[in-house]
Amino acid sequence: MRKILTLAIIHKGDKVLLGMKKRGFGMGRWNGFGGKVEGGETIKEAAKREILEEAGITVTKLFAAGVVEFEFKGNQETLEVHIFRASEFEGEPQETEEMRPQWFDISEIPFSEMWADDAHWFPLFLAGKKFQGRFVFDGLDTIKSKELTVV
Ligand code: 6OG
Repeated sequence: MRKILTLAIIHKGDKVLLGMKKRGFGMGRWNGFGGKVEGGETIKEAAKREILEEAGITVTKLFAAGVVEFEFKGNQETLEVHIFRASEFEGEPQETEEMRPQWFDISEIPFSEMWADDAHWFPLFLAGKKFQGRFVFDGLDTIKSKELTVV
């Protein structure tokens, strides 16, 4: 089974906006904003909706940055995560039930409190590259295998 998810990171100058996930999958980790694509919406529409729901801001322009697949050992499900970048938005980031947003300098991204894959693809993201990858996890913290290419 394959689940299509979105993940959006606001990148403005030398800062990125991340959110501390307060509940659900990835709870206790900093991440971009995103979630499941619902029936009847495009992946980009889902990404915009999730940013509004989780960070309280409206993103005007959203750009595709990469697609990364995740598998967890012993689990049949594949997560296909579509990663987007944005720099322009309306409103002020605010805490929601799901996320607590915070700006980080790109030299101080809290990788030790993020999913382990992020340390691999974030440098490509920050360099404005488009990428594609696949990570297999053993548990929630250990990467068993990885493929990551610039496309
Ligand atoms: P909900 O299921 O709460 O959305 N996500 C991941 N993000 C990173 N950086 N690494 C992973 O490695 C991830 N797996 C899932 C996609 C889950 C959110 O978490 C992201 C979604 O934005 C395993 O609706």
